[in-house]
Amino acid sequence: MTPKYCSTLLDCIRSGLCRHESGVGIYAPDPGAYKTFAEIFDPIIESYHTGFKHTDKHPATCFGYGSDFPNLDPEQKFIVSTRVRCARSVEGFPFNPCLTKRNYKDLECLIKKPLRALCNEHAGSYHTLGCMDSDDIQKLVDAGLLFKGKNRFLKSANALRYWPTGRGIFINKTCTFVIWVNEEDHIRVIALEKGGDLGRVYERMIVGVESLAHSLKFSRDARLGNLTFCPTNLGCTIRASVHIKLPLLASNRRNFLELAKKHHLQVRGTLGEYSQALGGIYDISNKRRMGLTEYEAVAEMHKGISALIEAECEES
Ligand code: ADP
Ligand code: DAR
Ligand code: MG
Repeated sequence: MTPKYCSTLLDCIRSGLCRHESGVGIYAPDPGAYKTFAEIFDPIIESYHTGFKHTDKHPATCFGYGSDFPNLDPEQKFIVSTRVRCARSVEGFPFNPCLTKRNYKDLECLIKKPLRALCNEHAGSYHTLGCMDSDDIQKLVDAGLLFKGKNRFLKSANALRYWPTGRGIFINKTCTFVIWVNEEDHIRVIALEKGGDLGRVYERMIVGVESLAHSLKFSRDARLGNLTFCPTNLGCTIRASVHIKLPLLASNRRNFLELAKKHHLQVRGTLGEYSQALGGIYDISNKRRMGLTEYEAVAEMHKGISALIEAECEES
């Protein structure tokens, strides 16, 4: 039974009221807000996830097999690195604006426990943000492994309260698997590596999230799928991205963005959303996360990135 929280409409739209450059400008302060304020959330969900109608139901979890996805760039001409992430929320807890300081601490303890069981290539160590050296934090942020604190959108959504209490990062020995605790979502499971081997990165993420699923009960809605703080991450919650250089294609920004949109891809800057491309490196990923299984979302990204690389080759 999802506990009732006293979220208000203002709690949902506060960020969009403060940050007019927002894309959607709305977050769910607790899982129940998606039903309480369905009239405002459903049209936004339908628009962002390209046609996931209020009568549609998100499919059951289906990861499939990473081995179905060949290396996107075996000759290493275009792709700098590949990353696949998903989000999970722990059942029984609200989202950031309604979390108490105690909640943050309890969530971190709950999530930390199963991390100790991670083994083989996933084995690593957990670091609570409040006990980390600032230089170490900066090194991990610069490497794209740790979230940047003080995100202006999360701040305006009351998602940075009690910072850094309850926030932390699990990182494996080879820095190819990380878990973020209580950044934007309760849990982000992230696999990444240099190059374009999407299948291997995706498999690494699957093992990680399935390992957590043995110990934790996640917030999931029969219609919306996995529940997350931001409606853009609902459903399968997968964002599969490449850091990629496409100099010829990107030289005509309008055509570049149009081709990306045609393949349901989203273009971000090198340091993630709201950033610019540095050295011509773009973060390009699947945009849709609802109405597709995990496998289908990754397949959509694989097909789209392959098409962009093909178009780049045709330009040369
Ligand atoms: P998310 O939706 O996963 O939170 P963000 O846009 O907030 O993504 O970016 C989070 C971090 O992930 C940023 O530091 C960004 O540079 C990094 N990142 C995204 N895609 C890749 C990639 N393919 N390779 C390396 N780092 C990446
Ligand atoms: N501030 C929100 C974010 C949209 C999607 N990105 C997330 N959830 N990190 C906006 O409307 O821009
Ligand atoms: Mg982010």
